[in-house]
Amino acid sequence: MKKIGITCYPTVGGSGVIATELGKLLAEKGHEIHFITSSVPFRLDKVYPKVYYHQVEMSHYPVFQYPPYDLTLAAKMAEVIDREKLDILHVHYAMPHAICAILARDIAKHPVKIVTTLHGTDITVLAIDNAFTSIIRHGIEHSDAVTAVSNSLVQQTNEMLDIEKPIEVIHNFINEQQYYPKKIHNLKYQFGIEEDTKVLIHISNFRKVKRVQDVIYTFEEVQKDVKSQLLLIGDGPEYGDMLRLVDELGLQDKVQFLGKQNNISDILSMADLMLLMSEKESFGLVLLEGMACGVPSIGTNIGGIPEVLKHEETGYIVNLGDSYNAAKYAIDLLTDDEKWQMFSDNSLQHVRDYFASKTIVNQYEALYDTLLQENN
Ligand code: GMT
Repeated sequence: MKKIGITCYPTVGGSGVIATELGKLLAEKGHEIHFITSSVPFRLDKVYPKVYYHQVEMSHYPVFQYPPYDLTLAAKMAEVIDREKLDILHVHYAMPHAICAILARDIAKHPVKIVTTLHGTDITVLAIDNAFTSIIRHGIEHSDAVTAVSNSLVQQTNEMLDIEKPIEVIHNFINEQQYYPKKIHNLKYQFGIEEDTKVLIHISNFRKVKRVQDVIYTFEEVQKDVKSQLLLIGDGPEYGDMLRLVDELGLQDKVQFLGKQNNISDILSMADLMLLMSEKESFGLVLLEGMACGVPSIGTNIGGIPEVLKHEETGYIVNLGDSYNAAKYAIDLLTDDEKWQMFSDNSLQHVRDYFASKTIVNQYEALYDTLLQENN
């Protein structure tokens, strides 16, 4: 049994989901898990044995024009390392968590190993900002071990930061207890969707990198040939522009904006096809969630997407911005029941073969073991 601290962004987002699900599964295997975060991670939705939560409480001292969250987090990490005698502190998302963890390790008296997992924009957006490059490089080089969620992200990290540190790829996984093909009676009806209407779905934080407009342009073509609706799940900076685009294209009756949703796996049970047309995507956890529910997908040839989605097996890969081909593939799949079923079955199998939680959690455990053996 090990004592493992975990820090992540606790609000909605794939890195927080992975960190929390990992903590829950490690606790099920007998480890003691200590979340050190600014609020309770949203997937920590009930009491779990062997899972503890330590809140990072911000000080509002009037001298601080900018309350120092990073230092408060580092101090809290150091306190928890010493009090709980943590063996491992596993931080998700380099900025600022890796740097805070290193500072905490320096402050704490109890020896601890730092594992940093890179998730995507901590490298592909933040590390190319000159203000952050050297501090992110420092965080990576001084972690005891670094993992990334795809081969593509390792390659980008090496290219952008020119670092020597080996980075291990440990792919993301899904919680099989939550994501599986469900049959929910009357759900389509409740959303005003007729039974014979095909449902396309896109789930994201509506940031520019997600190119939600390409999803809408793809759907515009699809609905001309296939009786269909588009469900847009999530919220973010592009939301207003996307509402306007749907109005301009006259698609209001066929596109539903559902905003942020918690029960994604329920909504996925209505979906026939997922679209992810991003220009940056280190992994694309939503694709995996869709696949685990038997939903084929179309994604761009970007970042880690081709490591998750298998072209012509579980869906299709198109070039960035290629709504024309995305629509062609979508129409082809949605009008061929036999092919759709094959892609759906392939998706389920692909998740079981490569992204099973058991396999991935074992990989993290093996990494912790190696680090702790180095001590002896
Ligand atoms: O970087 C972000 O956009 C947020 C981040 C997150 O915290 O959810 O997403 C990244 O990490 C996910 C979990 O590993 C990946 O599935 C996403 O592909 C990745 N996002 C990007 O690379 C844009």
